[in-house]
Amino acid sequence: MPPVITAFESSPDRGRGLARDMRVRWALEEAGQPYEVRLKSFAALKAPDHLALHPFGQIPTFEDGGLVLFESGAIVLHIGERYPGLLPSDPDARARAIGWMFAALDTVEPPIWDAAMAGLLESDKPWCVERQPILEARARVRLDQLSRHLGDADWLDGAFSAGDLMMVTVLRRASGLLADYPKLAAYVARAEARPAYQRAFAAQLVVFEGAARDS
Ligand code: GTB
Repeated sequence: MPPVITAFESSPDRGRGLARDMRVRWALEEAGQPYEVRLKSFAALKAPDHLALHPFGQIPTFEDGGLVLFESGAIVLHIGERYPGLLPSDPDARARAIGWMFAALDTVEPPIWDAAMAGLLESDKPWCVERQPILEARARVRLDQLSRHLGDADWLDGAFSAGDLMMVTVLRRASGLLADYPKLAAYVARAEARPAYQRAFAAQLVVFEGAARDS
């Protein structure tokens, strides 16, 4: 039985591959592993059968035999540890790649996420005019630093790794800012050109298009 992951049956990102199942799909594609997808409505995420897999009632989850995982970072790390293709075999390089996964999730994603969510959910609020530039400036601090670190390299630390996979999925949410960071824009484009990324993106797009047709 291939692993089963969960994803939105109709993603609010309208097929742009911004929901966090995209990371898991991409990691499985990089690892050359087949997988199945169980699609969930927002309401179904809060039903007991899903809460038994994910205490916070979210996607993605990952089930493989008796193993159940939630949190996209933990799932991608598990895939990277179980199959070749995402984490270097040299122990020091592997530790650094895992470090970049944490940097993506814990240092770069929060300000990008906060700025994006404020734009989406708070744009009609009176405080938004003052708050949005503050949030955007915080995101730009990280983008500046990351761009300087990347420089002219293709990937964050030698060969492509799960650290790049995670970072690129985070940066895709900041696409409105990336025009000011050509090195980061090129980094994202390089990652998006990978065949594994393309397969993962196409798979999630088919789901959204099917849902749009049925609605
Ligand atoms: N830290 C967790 C992880 O990395 O796995 C976060 C998981 C998470 O946020 N899941 C979201 C979810 O299930 C979907 S990805 N939300 C439903 C709920 O909480 O009830 C977040 C997301 C949502 C929408 C868009 N979008 O429209 O662009 C992008 C990303």
